[in-house]
Amino acid sequence: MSYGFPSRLWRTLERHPPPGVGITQAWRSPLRGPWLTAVLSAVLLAGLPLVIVTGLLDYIAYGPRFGQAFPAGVGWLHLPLFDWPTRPAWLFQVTQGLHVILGLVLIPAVLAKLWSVVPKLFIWPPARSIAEALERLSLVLVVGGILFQIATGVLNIQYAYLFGFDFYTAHYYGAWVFIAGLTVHVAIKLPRLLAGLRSRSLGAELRTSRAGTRPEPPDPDGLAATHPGPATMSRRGALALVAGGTLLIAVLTAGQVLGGVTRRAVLLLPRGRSYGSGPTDFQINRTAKAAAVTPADTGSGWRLTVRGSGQSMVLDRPALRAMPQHTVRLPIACVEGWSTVQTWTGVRLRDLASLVGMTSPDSAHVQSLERSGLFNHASLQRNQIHDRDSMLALRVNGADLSLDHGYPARVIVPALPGVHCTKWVHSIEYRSG
Ligand SMILES: Nc1nc2c(c(=O)[nH]1)N[C@H]1C(S)=C(S)[C@@H](COP(=O)(O)O)O[C@H]1N2
Ligand SMILES: [Mo]
Repeated sequence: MSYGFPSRLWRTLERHPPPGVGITQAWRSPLRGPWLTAVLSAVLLAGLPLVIVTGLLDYIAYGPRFGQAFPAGVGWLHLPLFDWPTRPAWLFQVTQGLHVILGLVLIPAVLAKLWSVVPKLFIWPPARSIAEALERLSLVLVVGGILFQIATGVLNIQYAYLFGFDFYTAHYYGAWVFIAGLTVHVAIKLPRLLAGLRSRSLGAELRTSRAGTRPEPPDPDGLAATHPGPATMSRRGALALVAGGTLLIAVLTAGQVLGGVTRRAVLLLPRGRSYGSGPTDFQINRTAKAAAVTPADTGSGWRLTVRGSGQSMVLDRPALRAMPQHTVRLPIACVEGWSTVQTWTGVRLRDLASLVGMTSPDSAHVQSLERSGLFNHASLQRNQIHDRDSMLALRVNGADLSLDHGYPARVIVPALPGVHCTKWVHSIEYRSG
């Protein structure tokens, strides 16, 4: 049984192409064909699932249980939730770093893959049968989805919180549209991907120069041009171009994770800046000035309020400094991709809890003295309070915190997303249950 559309409809469509469709005749590169498309697809098939999984993990790391992952309510699209662990301490550094860096370095492969199939996106009539119509619909989701995710992701890391909540919402739903499209697309195309890979030898292509480059033979999918022109570069050259683009992006971004001198090469992000020399020279996302936090708020009049089990306690900085101090090297990792490992000193969060008689709190609500802003408060889970390295930091690298890094006190917890490492802490409320 055939699910083909009525042939009369087909012929009518064929006779009335929309303007511009003829342009595909001008795309005559002999490089296009099942093999090149399959190679680029294989690269994406290896990399994209990792970008997807780390992206979804980042959502969980934000703590959806407290309504602090964005978007907060996602209905039936919610993920299997588990409490984000505090170990290994570099966990979030790795998941968000992989998500952002891998997402960026795959862009040249995405663009090359789109180039390799671009004439197919314009074929007319668009579908011969219901199956073909579904396949093309999934293409809209994959192509639209990936371009949307790239655009929103890149803009977010460039302009920080320009989007406010909307970036997260758009990027989250965009991800599901893309995942749906990709799943259907891979299910349909996997056999052709494998056949395409087998159709030529990678080794032989890498030894073939431009002069020896011949068109791929005509294929049923119509990837190869019907009237191919002469080669302007070899397949090896095309692959080298993609690999070079990937490498360039890697060099321009990896410094945001590696730190040290490599930070100077971080051109793609407004994150490679220097903050003077000394113990507090590391990335600042939101300065005290931007947060409208003044030295008057944080001077000798500053107090920390700790609440729990109906009690409350008010401490000044000398009182906190008189408590047992803990020092540890821990990363701050921002969801935008950058991270930095520093040596923090402060009071353990569980010691502060015992001050108000809470020996086993289940959650803590931290409030900053910053009045507005999206990230002036955060909730911490049980394991994030009880970890031996979780602290209210007072010092970094042997010096008092600078005002921009959250003086007089900030939260530092292993594997906690940077966004919840609240600066200029004003109060902590411990809760059970
Ligand atoms: N009060 C307050 N704390 C905050 C923020 C903020 O905007 N306000 N930004 C958070 C974010 S998004 C990150 S990544 C870290 C960055 O810390 P740093 O500026 O010391 O590097 O601080 C977090 N703490
Ligand atoms: Mo952040």
